[in-house]
Amino acid sequence: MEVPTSEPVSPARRAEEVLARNRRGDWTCPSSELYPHQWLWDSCFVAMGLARSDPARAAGELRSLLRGQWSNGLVPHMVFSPDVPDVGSRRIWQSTRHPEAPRDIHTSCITQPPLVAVAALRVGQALEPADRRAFLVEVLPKLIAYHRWLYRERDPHRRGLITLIHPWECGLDTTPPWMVALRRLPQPWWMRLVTGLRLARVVRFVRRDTRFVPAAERVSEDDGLRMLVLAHRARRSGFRLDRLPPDSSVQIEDLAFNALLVVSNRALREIAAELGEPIDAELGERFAATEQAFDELWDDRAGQYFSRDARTDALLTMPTVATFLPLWSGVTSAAQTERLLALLRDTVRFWPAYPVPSVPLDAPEFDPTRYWKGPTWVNMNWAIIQGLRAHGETDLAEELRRRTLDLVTQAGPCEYFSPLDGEGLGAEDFSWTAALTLDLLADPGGAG
Ligand code: 9WN
Repeated sequence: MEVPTSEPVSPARRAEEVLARNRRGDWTCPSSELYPHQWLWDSCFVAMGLARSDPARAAGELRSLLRGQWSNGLVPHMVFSPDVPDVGSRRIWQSTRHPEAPRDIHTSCITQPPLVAVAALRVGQALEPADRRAFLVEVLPKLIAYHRWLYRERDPHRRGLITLIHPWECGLDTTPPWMVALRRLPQPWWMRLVTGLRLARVVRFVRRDTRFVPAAERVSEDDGLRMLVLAHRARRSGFRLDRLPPDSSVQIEDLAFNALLVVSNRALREIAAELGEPIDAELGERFAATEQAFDELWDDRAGQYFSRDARTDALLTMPTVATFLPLWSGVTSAAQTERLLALLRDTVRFWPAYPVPSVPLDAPEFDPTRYWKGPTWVNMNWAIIQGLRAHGETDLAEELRRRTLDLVTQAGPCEYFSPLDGEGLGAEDFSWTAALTLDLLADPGGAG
């Protein structure tokens, strides 16, 4: 018989409950109300957290993500749940019109930070040897097909960097550089009318997210509408970079995406080497070119990395948390590393009471509660911790790990948090926060 207790629920227990509640058979949705489908990088974070306690479920999470893979290699950023009648979202994509898309399931037609190989490597390490080999043999060709798709379709001119065509692909959806690029696009007449007459607020009544979360914590109506307009325009071009009209599209060599791609390329090499099927020279050259291209994203005056406009070659010089991700990619020189570490420790910019804010405190766009405009996100902290450990910065990594866990212990496994007072924001029971909490709890020394 269970003895009633007044002990507060431990963060590990709470995290496990969230992952049980958000489970949908083989896969896990990010949040039952707000995000009822499967998302690419969410599932990768979930799998990495689950690998600590339930590697079989973690492997199932990645297998089910890959059931959405297209025959051309694309791993879509969303796989729609057949049980959720979310007609509005599916209409944007209409994936089944594409001959390469799966027939039996609806997906989006764009991708998201390509962490699948990183997650597959970690899940493989947690499985028993026989299961591990079977799992890796199954996923390796799919991962290679995905990375080939990225280079073939999104780096056609061999610049070394992958170009994204929609902010939903970068994962940090409303991050300032993307929103500024979006605002420069010519808008359809109705959008100009809506913005001019300040009618965008009306949209709030038909939005799904603000039914669950206060509007002040979400994307603004104007930015939200622009993102929808962009998705509809991209649909007209079949979501193909080579068919996008240059004047009414956004094409960005995104910093966070490419930094995580470098980590994933490395993981893919490791998996392939373990199975005795090394990556071929052609793909290997593409991997090397991405690492080399990072210097083109470095702004020495600012001492930071930025995303780049693929059409004009201009750096989008709005500072964000993404600047720290190349630390994990291992592409920074000693001098760049020093400058990034100093920036991270700077208390007026990136190190408030609850670091690391998604936009620095002194930036004009900083808003402590609004989605990707300032709040602290556990997945960003987790990635920065990996980078700090890779550079032997174990004290700073430990400090950030401790502060991140404090945040989750105090506010619960929320989607994001105020970097100023630690208030929990967005969805309350958010899967990647829960999963990465389990990973951080299980891994105090960075041995994993
Ligand atoms: C659009 C699911 C996803 C995350 C993204 C986050 C948010 C979706 C949305 O939620 O994006 O893809 O509806 O705003 O920005 O990183 O994967 O958690």
